[in-house]
Amino acid sequence: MIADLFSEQMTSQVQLAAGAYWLRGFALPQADMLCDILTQHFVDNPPQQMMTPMGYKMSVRTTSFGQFGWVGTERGYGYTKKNAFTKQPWLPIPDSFLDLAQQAALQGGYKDFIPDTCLVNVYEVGSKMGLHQDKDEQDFSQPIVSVSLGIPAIFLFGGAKRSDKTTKLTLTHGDVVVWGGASRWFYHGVNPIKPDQHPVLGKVRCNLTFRKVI
Ligand code: MD3
Ligand code: FE
Repeated sequence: MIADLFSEQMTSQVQLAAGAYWLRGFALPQADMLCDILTQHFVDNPPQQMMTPMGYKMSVRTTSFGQFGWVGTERGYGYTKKNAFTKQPWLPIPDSFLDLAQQAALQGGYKDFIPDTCLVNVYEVGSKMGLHQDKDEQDFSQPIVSVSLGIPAIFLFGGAKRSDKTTKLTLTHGDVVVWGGASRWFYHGVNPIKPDQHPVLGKVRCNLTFRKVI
């Protein structure tokens, strides 16, 4: 059966830091489905450029699924139950997304990960995310699962201090990273996205982050 040979996808697992695992290609079998659902979601919940507390518009566009959605305003960052732009509650995280997040978490040794939000970041060419920590969630014993789709990004991750040296990582379509344990506190960011083309998503990178807010 030649078809079976071609359906094999490249995957590997690399430990990046204490509690952090890079699962290359882990989401490839589900990638087309993920892109499909995302594209549908963007129709009614269009990704928005959130604000920083300093009053700047972020270059990344953001939308969410789940009981909570992440928002950035001049008054600070946090989670809300409704989409402030549509005044509607966020839609539930699709079961297929939850399954993927849970399987990835398990691969990193985190049992019973049940996220209550899926943040979707949409990067166009030039979009970036400065070095930051994720501190808007309550329980730091819960990991964060991130799924990359579309064109590649150079991802930076450092340590628990802003001044710690950073390591560069190229995240591509289908890559999953599980961030738990000590790495949950690590500073991280995304370099400006370089022009590229993906057969399904076009000139765009989408990143899903699954988290437990409460
Ligand atoms: C490392 N997003 O939305 S996901 C974010 O590619 C964010 O869109 C990036 O950082 C993106 O906050 C990176 C990978 C990630 C997420 C959370 C982390 C890495 C992390 C928390 C701790 C350490
Ligand atoms: Fe982050």
